[in-house]
Amino acid sequence: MSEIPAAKSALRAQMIETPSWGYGNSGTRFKVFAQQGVPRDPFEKLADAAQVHAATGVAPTVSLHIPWDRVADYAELRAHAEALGVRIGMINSNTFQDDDYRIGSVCHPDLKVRRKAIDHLLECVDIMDSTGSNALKLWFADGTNYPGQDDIAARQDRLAEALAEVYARLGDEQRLVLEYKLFEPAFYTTDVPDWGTSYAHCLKLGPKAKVVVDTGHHAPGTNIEFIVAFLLREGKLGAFDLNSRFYADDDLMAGAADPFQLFRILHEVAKNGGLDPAAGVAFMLDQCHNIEAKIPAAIRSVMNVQEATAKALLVDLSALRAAQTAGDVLGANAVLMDAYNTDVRPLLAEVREEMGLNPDPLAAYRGTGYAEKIIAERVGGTQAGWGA
Ligand code: LRH
Ligand code: MN
Repeated sequence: MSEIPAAKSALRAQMIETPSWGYGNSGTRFKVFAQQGVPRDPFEKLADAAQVHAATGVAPTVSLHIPWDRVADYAELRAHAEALGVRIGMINSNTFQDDDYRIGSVCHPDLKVRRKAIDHLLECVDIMDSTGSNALKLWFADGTNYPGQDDIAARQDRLAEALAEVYARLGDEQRLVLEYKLFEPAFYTTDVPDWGTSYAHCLKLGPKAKVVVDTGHHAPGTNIEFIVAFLLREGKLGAFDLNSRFYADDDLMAGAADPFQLFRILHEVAKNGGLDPAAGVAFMLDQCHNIEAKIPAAIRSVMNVQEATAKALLVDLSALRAAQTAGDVLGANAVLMDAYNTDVRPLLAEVREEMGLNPDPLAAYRGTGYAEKIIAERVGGTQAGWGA
């Protein structure tokens, strides 16, 4: 396969950001199950994330969530990350866990509440300055539960006003990415419910504003790879929150529930230049490891993304284009399925060996004894979680 050399170099250069909250306790409204050895603070979360990078070689950045990862000295946290061989990635705002935000944050009818929310977003930009992060990731739980509860268009005006103020605060090398979600926690309207709404606001804001595609945030049956191809064509795809689901926003491991969908998404990314660092697309895991061991789950998820990426990079694009141009429906589909049905695990093992890594990242992690170490050391204190 002539695609292999290029595929190998792209796989060596791949960067998959892991979420700090993926290392803490998480759950559902029914139960948050605590696990032994869970970090108690952002410093320990970074240490766990560094294990994922050490085992895979392709997870050099960690996304923070504020206030879950609030510390007194962000320069100290940054130095701690760099000493561990990782960097601080996107800064995630949180305007969904304060009683004042019951009926909205930046879309709230009361200007005082909107002011409070905007000030939080501006604080997140300050944290970007002190941690060296270049991206602010915005997700708003804002919405309504009943028809008539609030004015849909007026809420969009309030949202646009808040976004414009934050956009104006961004430095030259900084950007914001706006995430959409169909529903939950709001169950009638969500103020940023779909890619079109996020895209429209980002277009109005300017070049430093792009869209986040969270793979768990669509109505069942949505063709996510169409959205990806469209946004890449427009230069407005800013980031992915990768996870998987069987039903709603299940936040399961990326590639676990639907590896074929992840492949189709990565195929559109790869063929439209989205893997090129110049495209500025960030690939982040946004998952919750409610019942499974958290560091191995992050490692497995990174491997799932690598496997989907490798399969996408092995698509014979010239044969595909020839079949598509000829209107050869079955031929074109067969080209894609050949790549998808290729076992890329030996190729990835080779890439890891070429990177000086153990070809089996999970075995590498088990061999460190880190899991036993943190269970023995992390006794007492308050385990990190969503603090909800
Ligand atoms: C919302 C979301 C968002 C994060 C949160 C942890 O569902 O996907 O990206 O802020 O999960
Ligand atoms: Mn998300």
